[in-house]
Amino acid sequence: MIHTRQNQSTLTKAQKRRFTNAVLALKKKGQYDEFVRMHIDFYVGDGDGALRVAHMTPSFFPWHRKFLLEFERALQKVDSGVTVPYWDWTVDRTPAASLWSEDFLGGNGRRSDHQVTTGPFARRQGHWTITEAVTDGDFLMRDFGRPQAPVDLPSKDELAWAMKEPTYDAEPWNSLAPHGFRNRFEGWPTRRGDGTWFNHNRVHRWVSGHMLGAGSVNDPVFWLHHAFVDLCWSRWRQRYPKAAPYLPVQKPALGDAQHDRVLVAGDTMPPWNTPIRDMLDHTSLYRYEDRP
Ligand SMILES: [Cu+2]
Repeated sequence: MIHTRQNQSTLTKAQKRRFTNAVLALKKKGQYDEFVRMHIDFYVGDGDGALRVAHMTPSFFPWHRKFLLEFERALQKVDSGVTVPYWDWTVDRTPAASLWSEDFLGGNGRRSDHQVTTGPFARRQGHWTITEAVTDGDFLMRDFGRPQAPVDLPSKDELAWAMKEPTYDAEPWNSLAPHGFRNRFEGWPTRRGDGTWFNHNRVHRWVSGHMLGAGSVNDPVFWLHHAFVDLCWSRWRQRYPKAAPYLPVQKPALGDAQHDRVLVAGDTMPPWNTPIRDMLDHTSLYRYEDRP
């Protein structure tokens, strides 16, 4: 059945509770941490000299689409009425947003150790022990806006700057691609310094704490952030129906540094064996209630 993903700001109290309860149930079964592990295992960067399927690569969007879908299916086995909500960070952009309230994802980390102390994922509730990518402690950490090196959430203008790119991706198909929707949206820095992270990456930096690195899935807001990433990709495709939905069309030539390091549409994405082509259109799987 085709299910619908909603804007998190429109969820009822009961819907929020069902979502967080299903997330907690997966955590209890150990399944949640398998998703954390998977994201860590596929965190391959430009410098690693290996195939990149999830980040710094054209398949950033389809890989995360499949990843969210698998997670959503796991949630639905717990509660068939649950879907992954999306967080439009161009609208709900302060620590006071209802997203961060006690009855949903809980709020910012405390100053001393960035430990989240409110909501269902607070350590004192006893249901959310970090077991993968453990750094300072086994508790969830956030540090909104990183006061010591301040960063804002991406603005509407910044998102529009990525959305107006009519080409899906560009050579050299990594974090240095000078134009193309994928890299402008994924948002790698073009210079050193925090002011130069964009859109998707900038959100990870704003939430900070666990959201900063490969273990970002430890923070359940990861899913709401990436659902909006997925929605923006869907909007981009509607906006440019004549554009190639995925690039590169051909594998970079033998001798090209990117040969064997990026995937084309007919390739399958590990670990699922799902062809990228199958993830380019989500409308037979789920829809978005696309209102701000
Ligand atoms: Cu991300």
